[in-house]
Amino acid sequence: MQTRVCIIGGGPSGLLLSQLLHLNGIDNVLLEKHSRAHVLARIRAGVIEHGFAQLMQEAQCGERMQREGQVHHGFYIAHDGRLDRVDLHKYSGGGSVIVYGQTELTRDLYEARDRLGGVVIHEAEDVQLHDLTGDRPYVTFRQGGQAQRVDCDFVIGADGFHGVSRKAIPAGVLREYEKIYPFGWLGILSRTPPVSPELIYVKHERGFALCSLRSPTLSRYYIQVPATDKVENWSDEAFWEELKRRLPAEVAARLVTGPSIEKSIALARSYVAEPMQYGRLFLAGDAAHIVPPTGARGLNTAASDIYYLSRALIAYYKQGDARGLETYSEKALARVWKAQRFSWWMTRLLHRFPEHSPYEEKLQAAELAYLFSSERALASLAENYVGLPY
Ligand code: RFL
Ligand code: PHB
Repeated sequence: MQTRVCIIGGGPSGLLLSQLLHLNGIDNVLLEKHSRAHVLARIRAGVIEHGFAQLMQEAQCGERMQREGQVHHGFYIAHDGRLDRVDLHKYSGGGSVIVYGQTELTRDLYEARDRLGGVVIHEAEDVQLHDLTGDRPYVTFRQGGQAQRVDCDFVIGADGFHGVSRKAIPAGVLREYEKIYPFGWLGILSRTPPVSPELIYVKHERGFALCSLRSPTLSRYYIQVPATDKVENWSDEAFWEELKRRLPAEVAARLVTGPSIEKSIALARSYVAEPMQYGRLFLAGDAAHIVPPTGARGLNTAASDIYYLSRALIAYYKQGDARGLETYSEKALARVWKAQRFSWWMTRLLHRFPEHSPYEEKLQAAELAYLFSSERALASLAENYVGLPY
């Protein structure tokens, strides 16, 4: 097979790039390890920045998000017996976020690829990258036992944190920065009315909790659990009991519980790989960096990578201008590190850290007290939460 751009990974990053390139007449092939049903069964992000929503419009797949996504102008933080609201609209100068599930967004992207007749190869096994520092890189894989090869100009590694692309960069070139937290988030999706029309982030002595939602009839809740915990240890009843103990009494009293549709644990980790380019390989999204979910930055940062990368590839093919590709890693990383800082800050603000001394617990309480006493501190939180400019 011959193409211009071979994209590895059919998550939001890979699909969005594939669609944007196709719309600009740039031939590409996308290789995904799993089936479409498997990819669409994953429940992940729920909070979308407007910059990302605009990119979805540009990619001709933002129509349903615009129709069904809910615009949120604020969220709550429960702490120390109080329920304080962060007014995103007021403190970010008119900003907001859109609550729309990653599952739905991925479905929209797949449907858009189908409409244009994009080449998306599912269940591509044993994907391997070759000759990345030469002029004609290629990718090999197996499909239904058959060996296949894609010759291309560029390879895009959009295959998530556990993918193969990043591992193709030699150890002497790749620099890795990492922080592993001693906890994860146990999440439940349930067909119940959300307890609050706006998200509630909860700091509690038993651990962090989050009340989120997907629609007026679909709720998403999380509780902090030790990194060593297993989802099998948690019945639905045990989850709801623990969630209620962490919520403010008036919120717990109106919580509607029900059977879980999905239940999983996501470990909290901060990670960045530098550089995001190696020869003709470009990394994007979770393949290059991940954050703990607290600040809702992961998917949004993947989208900003795709913004820079799509523009760079379009300028290269349309104007023969390679500058965007040459500066991609530097540009993307500048925004990536700001998202890292914000996610780390919000994670540290709201979770229980088993290793913390009473002194550090006091500092955490003081940080929250300061936040809600300072319009400037709230403005900094709001500006980051709605998304920094591209
Ligand atoms: P993905 O979504 O992991 O997709 C990568 C795809 O690559 C495939 N793949 C391979 N394909 C071919 N060959 C291989 N060898 C391959 N290895 C892997 C995989 O099957 C997969 O389909 O990465 P992408 O596209 O970069 O997207 C990143 C986002 O998924 C991620 O950042 C977010 O989900 C993070 N995240 C959140 N981000 C937000 O911006 N806002 C949120 O509210 C938010 N909430 C969350 C989150 C992540 C969570 N979990 C489970 C980690 C909440 C949770 C619980
Ligand atoms: C979600 O709804 O899944 C969600 C919302 C906000 C976050 C993380 C996850 O910070």
